[in-house]
Amino acid sequence: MNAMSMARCFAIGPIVMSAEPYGNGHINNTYRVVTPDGAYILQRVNRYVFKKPEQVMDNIVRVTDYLQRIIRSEGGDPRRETLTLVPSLEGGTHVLDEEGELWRMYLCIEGVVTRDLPDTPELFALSGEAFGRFQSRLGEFDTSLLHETIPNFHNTPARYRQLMDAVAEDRAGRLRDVSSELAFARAREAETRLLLDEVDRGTLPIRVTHNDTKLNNVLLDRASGEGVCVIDLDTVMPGLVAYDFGDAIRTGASTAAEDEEDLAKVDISLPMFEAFARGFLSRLRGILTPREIELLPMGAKMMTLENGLRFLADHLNGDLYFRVHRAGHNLARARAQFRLVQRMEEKWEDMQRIVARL
Ligand code: ADP
Ligand code: GN1
Ligand code: MG
Repeated sequence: MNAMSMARCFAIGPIVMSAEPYGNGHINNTYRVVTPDGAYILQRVNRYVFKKPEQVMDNIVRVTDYLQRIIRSEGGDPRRETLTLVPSLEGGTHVLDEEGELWRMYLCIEGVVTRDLPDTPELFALSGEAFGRFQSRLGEFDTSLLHETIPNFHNTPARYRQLMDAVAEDRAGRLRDVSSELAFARAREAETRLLLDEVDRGTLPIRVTHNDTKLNNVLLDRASGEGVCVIDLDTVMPGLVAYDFGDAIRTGASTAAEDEEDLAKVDISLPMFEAFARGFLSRLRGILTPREIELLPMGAKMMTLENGLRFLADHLNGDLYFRVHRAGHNLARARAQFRLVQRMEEKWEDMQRIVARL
């Protein structure tokens, strides 16, 4: 069904003026819907990615209800500082169309912008505070209430095996283009287990985490740059703080876009890294364990490596998972991620020293 007709299935009044594609997400189909009374965000949830979209909705209801309560108790604005679902005309949390696709609607938060790369370290520190605040607000949330919306989402060894499966199948006949990327991945296989080994040993705690903290998943106040609202809650589930720290660093402390083809431009910015870490940790003092803090740089490296493995596997599978905008797009993304991993390895001591100092 088209977005205009779908918008009319939600409780937003009878007049829908427009429904236009919106944002830079790689997964869902997002539209901004305008009515005489205000704007809304309409999304078709990606069913290839989320095999049980009803469970995604279940999680989102629980997490947003919980966050709204906390935000209200802090004297904040619950309709601006977290997502608010708009009910369907029947009073449900979503609508299924005739193809069985799941659609949902949120209030559109106004006066905000998103960034794929941050403007300055000072502004990136504000995003760090927003993700740190998100983590601390969910600190007491009961993890057993959440479905695992994508099994093994940040299981890096499993991501490595998925890449090896894609290599064995070579479904799209692209294997011959990727030999140096595969060598890069193979050389780091043992490292993929580092964080999960710590979980097994009981040295890293499992918490409720966001798991998709790329910079454009936080809405920033247009005037002040403050992180207003962490969005894209589809993957909120049990995880490691290192994942949330790491994915934000992967996206926001890189000197180049996620899909930059000129690899000479790809580097890790230590001032950006430091600024984000400062903002993030300022909200989590007394909450994170010393080992969790010590392993934050490893989170950054692991998330960057993992995204590289995932982009490369999707390239070999014929671009089934991530939305692509040109031929070879996932390969370009994988190459940029691997270059960023390499730069992190070169600046490893500096990254560790920065976190230790904070
Ligand atoms: P995806 O899973 O595809 O990344 P997102 O939920 O992140 O989808 O939404 C895509 C983009 O839409 C976001 O990056 C943001 O710019 C915009 N967006 C999403 N939800 C809202 C909202 N409630 N208010 C304003 N903008 C939003
Ligand atoms: C996807 O949904 P979006 O575009 O914010 C992906 C993340 C990747 C990211 C890479 C559910 O994030 O895991 O890190 O692309 N989300 C899902 O840009 O797979
Ligand atoms: Mg997103």
